[in-house]
Amino acid sequence: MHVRYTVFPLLALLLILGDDLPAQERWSSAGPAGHAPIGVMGDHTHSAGEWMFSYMFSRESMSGLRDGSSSIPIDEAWHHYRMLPLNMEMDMHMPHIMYAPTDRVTLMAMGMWMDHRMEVRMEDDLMAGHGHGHGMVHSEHDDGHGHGFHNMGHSVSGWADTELSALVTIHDRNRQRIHLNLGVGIPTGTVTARDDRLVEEHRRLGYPMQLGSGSWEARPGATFLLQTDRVSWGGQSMGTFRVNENSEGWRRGHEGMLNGWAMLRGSDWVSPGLRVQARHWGDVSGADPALDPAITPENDPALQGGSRVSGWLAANFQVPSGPLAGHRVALEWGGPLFESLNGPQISSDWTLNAGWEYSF
Ligand SMILES: [Cu+2]
Repeated sequence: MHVRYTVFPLLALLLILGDDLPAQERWSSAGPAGHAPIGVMGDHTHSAGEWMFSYMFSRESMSGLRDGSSSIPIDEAWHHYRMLPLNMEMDMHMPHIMYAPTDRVTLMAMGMWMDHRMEVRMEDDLMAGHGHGHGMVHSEHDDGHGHGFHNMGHSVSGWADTELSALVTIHDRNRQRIHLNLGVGIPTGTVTARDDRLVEEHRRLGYPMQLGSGSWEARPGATFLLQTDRVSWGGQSMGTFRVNENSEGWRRGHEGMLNGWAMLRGSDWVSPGLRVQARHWGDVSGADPALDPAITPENDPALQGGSRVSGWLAANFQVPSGPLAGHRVALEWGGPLFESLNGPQISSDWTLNAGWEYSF
């Protein structure tokens, strides 16, 4: 864990030192440093007539509970709840298409297929068929109040929300470029996922397990790019605003995200880089009447928001020539440097992003 705190500043210092800035050229997306680390969306534009197809796999691993910036032991939180998350894995498969009708405008469509897996500690009484002699539940423990509990896994998979966006370049000179990210989120993901093994009145799964927001979303943003001989720098701010309350009577909180990155130039096949991301997301407003907040913090609209600053190590690869020219492969790994959650809420450990891109 502590390796992060020394590696990131050292690499950042290295990038800053060997740098100078000759002007009078245009910013270029060519080469492996021409794209941001793979986890940044809408970082680059294309020239007129160009297409790009890409696929990204992402896995986020989470465990432990946090309230504010401090972690809380599960046995302490267990005094207040009947079900608590122990760990969670979120996998995402994201196909993504870009097309530029003109040099100024690039259009983008992204789909997301997600798989959420969560392990919870749960009171035996929440299990359907409990007490009817079905033998489904074998208590491993007793919480001291006469309630047995055990561990159980939930999983939900399917398409999450879809994004359509337009990237519009508004400034492009002296190797600096600014484009606007004008995106719309389409509510294609479910907000009614459930687990039928639970007792009937508690089958609906909590807010973090639902794949979608159920709301139309405005996703405005702006991206700033700057290139020197040694480094491609980038910064992006992005918001997600949920426009309407969804069919179940709630709305995810608004989100703001800032990204800053640096990719080392100089090689025509590989570029190592760094990224820092800050993200803040609000609580749920309204509430799903099928979710009882007394059972688990996952069901509580007021315990969904938080802030996180994460650091990332990235590497972009490109095939410069030959029959595979135009193919890129990229990897990125990161985790929280700082995290504050409206908790008890499950805490993030690390995220791995891996992707393939092909443009022609
Ligand atoms: Cu692209």
